Amino acid sequence: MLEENTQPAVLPNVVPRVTRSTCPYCAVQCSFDLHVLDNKVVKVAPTPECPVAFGTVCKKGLASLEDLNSPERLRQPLLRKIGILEAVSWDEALNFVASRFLELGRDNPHAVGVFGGGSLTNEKVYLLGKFARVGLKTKNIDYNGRFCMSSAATALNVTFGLDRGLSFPVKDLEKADCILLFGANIAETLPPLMQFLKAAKKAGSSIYTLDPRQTVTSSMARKHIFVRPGTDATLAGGLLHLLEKWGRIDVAALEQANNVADVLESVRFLNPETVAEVCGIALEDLLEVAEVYASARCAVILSGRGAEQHENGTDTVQALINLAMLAGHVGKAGGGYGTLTGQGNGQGGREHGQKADQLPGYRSIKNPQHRLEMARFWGVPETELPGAGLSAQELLLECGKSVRALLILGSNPVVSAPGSSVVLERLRALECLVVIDFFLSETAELADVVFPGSLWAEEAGTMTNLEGRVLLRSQALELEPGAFSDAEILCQIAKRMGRGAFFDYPSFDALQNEFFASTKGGIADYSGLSKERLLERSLQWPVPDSSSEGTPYPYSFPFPTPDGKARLRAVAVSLEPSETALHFTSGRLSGQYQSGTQTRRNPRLSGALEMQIHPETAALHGLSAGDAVRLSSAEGTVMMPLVLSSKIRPDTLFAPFHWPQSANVLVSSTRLDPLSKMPSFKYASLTALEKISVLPNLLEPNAELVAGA
Ligand SMILES: Nc1nc2c(c(=O)[nH]1)N[C@H]1C(S)=C(S)[C@@H](COP(=O)(O)OP(=O)(O)OC[C@H]3O[C@@H](n4cnc5c(=O)[nH]c(N)nc54)[C@H](O)[C@@H]3O)O[C@H]1N2
Ligand SMILES: Nc1nc2c(c(=O)[nH]1)N[C@H]1C(S)=C(S)[C@@H](COP(=O)(O)OP(=O)(O)OC[C@H]3O[C@@H](n4cnc5c(=O)[nH]c(N)nc54)[C@H](O)[C@@H]3O)O[C@H]1N2
Ligand code: SF4
Ligand SMILES: [Mo]
Repeated sequence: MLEENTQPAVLPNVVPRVTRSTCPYCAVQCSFDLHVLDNKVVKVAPTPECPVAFGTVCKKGLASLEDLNSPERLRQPLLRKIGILEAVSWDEALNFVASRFLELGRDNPHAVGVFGGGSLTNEKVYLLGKFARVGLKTKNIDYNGRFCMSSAATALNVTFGLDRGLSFPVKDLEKADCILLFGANIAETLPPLMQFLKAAKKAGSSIYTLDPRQTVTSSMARKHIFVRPGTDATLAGGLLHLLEKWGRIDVAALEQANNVADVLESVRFLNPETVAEVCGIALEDLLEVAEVYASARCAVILSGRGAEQHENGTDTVQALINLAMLAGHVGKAGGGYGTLTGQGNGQGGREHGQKADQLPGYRSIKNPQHRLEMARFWGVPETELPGAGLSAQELLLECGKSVRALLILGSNPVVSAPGSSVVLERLRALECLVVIDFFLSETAELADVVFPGSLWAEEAGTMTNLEGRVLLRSQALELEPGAFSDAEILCQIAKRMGRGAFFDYPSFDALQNEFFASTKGGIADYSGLSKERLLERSLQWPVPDSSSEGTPYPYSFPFPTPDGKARLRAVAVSLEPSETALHFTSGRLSGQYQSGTQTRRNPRLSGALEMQIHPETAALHGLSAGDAVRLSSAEGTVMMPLVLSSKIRPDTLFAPFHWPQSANVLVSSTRLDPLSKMPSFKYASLTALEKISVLPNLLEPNAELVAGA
């Protein structure tokens, strides 16, 4: 998976300027040196000084150069006139948006919504939250992390009073002698982490991958467990049942957690035979994983989106935490439970105020003290701060109803939100859709106004990676004369809406310093950070003052809960055998990223839109490799070519979601986890699978989706 750097050497007689940056893609946040000549990046060079990946990168990182130099890069604002997006001046576009937002939000400020993303720098996340609450005075702001990390974040917050995805630096994974990977395909999604799994394995660690598909990651495993989609909570409960039965519950952990009796009672009826049957795995495998896990000195459970993106996602993560805690591994370097954050700033993006119920520093918008602190900080009356708003999918479903205008920065929900047909219909029903993006994404194509957003190398900022490490990006490229950065676009709109006094930043540093200061006293406290410190080295939060060296290990007893104990919670799991014959699940390919806006345009990256199916299942349905099929769920119908693979459960089909008209046509638009509002991306039951003779052009952007089954 890891790539050699094969980029051409720069001509010897010209010396490029070198700027340290981080990758625009995933949550590893590999450090890069960008070599710049004439305001063009000519080389992306990984550096061994990278504190996370130590100089390794993946093919997406190296290919990111193409984004920067892409001819499809948007350079001028676009405004829809008589149905067509036309290039207009910045003034015209900004004035139009400000006047529409004023008009549509006049009687009800919550009619204007904001949708953010986990690829944005911390400074933009902070500014977007302030823009919504102070600029627009709307409660309706949420972001794509709701689709990504929300179930794990909810369970971590409830249990430990703290949500930092990993409780240790990633290199500590080498210390674990048992690693359980629940629905995480690291080799394709976070490739540099494989070096730590490799080192752990070399040192004798037993690694298990639990996934309905055998993936590249499974090559590292002692055994791959083909778990049935959606049954991870049952499996975790079954493992805890065995630990208790064998007298392997950690005695110290009993003193460090609440509700232990309830939790143990709740798994008492999970007998191993039934659990194995429900999860679709062999009883011996369940017993083996339990035995190896119970005997480990330092064991870690890591979950990815496979286990988390379900209607019971929070319960599933809770079941994994219950297990890790009662086995006595929480608090160990390289042990316990961790969620593998996905987006570049998926961690910082969920801390600083773009969540519907959140204020900067991981404060709660429902907490009177937190409200007061932020109202004072921003210089607005506390009573003017709105309350909690709608969660991401609820916000999208409300578009064209109570939500009349929406500003999107850092997401492409036409492709990535569940229930594509419904989402498309809702976005079309808006009276004003504004998208800030550097490419004309499928969502931008629907907009009334598109602002050309800034590419990562064109702005400075901080990113917080999957281990809570805050990394500095320095600005490598200048914006074109007259253009505004993402942050400036927001400030310009606020100014034109008469709220300029709150958005007057003489420089980027002023915004950055305000952001750091705003987190003081919050759980995610960055107030001890400064650009100068971060130029020296990265630090893991909390960093509460300038003498703090950061906090590599934040989860140790006593936890930041009212009584210092972990708040475990009994989780209800169903032992009903699955009635569905064909399960559908979705995920990622190594060569594509997210909704594909960036990577589908990149000539150096590839990956095919295909439905993975087991040969036996294909044969049962009279299908062969390469056949085009029509698949239906209760939500919709999609057409795709088939790829046969014996590395998937026979009762499961898998497709990537990187294209329009792919996975999300099938995923339910309304089935959300009640606790976190996470959609059921990793589970839909299929109602029809049939061969078709002709495949329509799937890559045609916004070709009409086939609605309803
Ligand atoms: N190449 C690439 N890398 C990426 C991204 C990308 O789009 N492309 N996106 C980034 C982001 S935002 C994220 S969140 C991460 C995601 O990283 P991962 O979580 O590793 O990615 P996924 O492919 O969504 O899901 C992982 C695995 O879950 C399995 N799975 C499906 N259903 C179930 C289930 O019910 N139970 C279990 N146990 N497993 C199941 C799938 O078969 C898949 O192999 O990747 C990040 N890195
Ligand atoms: N079926 C299914 N659906 C899924 C998932 C799944 O596993 N299965 N995974 C879910 C997950 S985990 C995630 S994270 C979401 C992600 O899905 P999206 O929220 O759609 O994320 P991206 O594709 O990264 O979209 C980011 C958009 O913003 C632009 N952009 C990126 N950075 C910036 C920036 O700094 N400034 C500006 N102006 N624009 C920027 C990009 O060009 C792109 O168009 O998808 C979710 N959807
Ligand atoms: S996509 Fe992730 S792993 Fe690949 S280079 Fe970028 S940060 Fe590193
Ligand atoms: Mo994600």
